[in-house]
Amino acid sequence: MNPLIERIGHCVERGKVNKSSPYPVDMRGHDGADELTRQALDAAIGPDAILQACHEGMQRIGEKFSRSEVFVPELLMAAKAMNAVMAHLKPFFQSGSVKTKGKFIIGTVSGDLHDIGKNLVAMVVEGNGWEVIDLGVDVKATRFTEIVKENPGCVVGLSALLTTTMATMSTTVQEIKAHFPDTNVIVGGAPLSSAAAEKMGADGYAPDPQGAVAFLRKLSIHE
Ligand code: B1M
Repeated sequence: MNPLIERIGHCVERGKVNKSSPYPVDMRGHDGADELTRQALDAAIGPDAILQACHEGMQRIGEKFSRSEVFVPELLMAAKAMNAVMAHLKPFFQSGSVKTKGKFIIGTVSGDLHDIGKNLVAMVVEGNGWEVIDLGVDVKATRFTEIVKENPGCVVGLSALLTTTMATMSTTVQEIKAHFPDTNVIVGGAPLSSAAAEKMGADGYAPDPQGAVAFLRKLSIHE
């Protein structure tokens, strides 16, 4: 692996945001996720490879968290470092300046604060020519129905990272479907599966941003 990419993954894992960040102490004064991503892009390293390294860094910190070797503050710093990378990658995902294919409303369901994966899906979908309305995190079912009402014909994407918020997701799908049965709803997030999505009454499940794009593409073909 290119050493720059490896270092970016390490910065995400350790929560090293940028050079001036005092955390973690053993990396004080070193370049962080921010500077290294800029350097990698300047060296013509592709955004996909950078993103992959970030995922691996996140995977490692997640495993440490499971083993109680790190705690919530460390996860928060990792998320901050990943966001610093994403700020550089955003223009690449959004560069497809094409006519919009429709509106995609996305949000993390009520009770869930995880937004890195959701942001990624939003960016990639936007880059594929959809107008994205991002409602953020901890979004109540009623907020989704309000926004669907204001945007007829939109597609809704729901994200959840916790097994507990899968229940909220299910309620949200049902609430949307009760008011707008023709609205397509796609769900995603680490604890989800196609079987869970089907049980909730969602129209689709995607394991990753590309899966969400493939789902949307199929809808456009049928229209
Ligand atoms: Co949390 N957390 N967390 N956390 N966190 C997980 C999810 C966990 C698996 C860690 C663990 O135990 N190993 C665990 C969940 C266990 C479970 O329920 N199954 C967990 C827990 C328990 C918690 C808390 C309860 C911890 C606590 O307080 N005791 C707490 C809950 C807070 C809340 O939400 N109410 C909590 C808090 C946090 C932080 C705030 C500290 C931080 C989030 C910061 C942020 O998002 N801004 C955080 C983090 C960073 C993680 C891990 C380490 C990383 C998540 C992440 O960003 N991954 C995570 C462990 C892990 O995943 N390894 C963990 C990278 C991201 C790119 O992947 O989000 O999966 P992901 O998104 C993917 C796909 O899932 C998919 O595409 C994305 C890109 O490939 N996808 C979609 C996602 N949404 C989609 C929607 C789609 C389609 C695809 O269509 C609409």
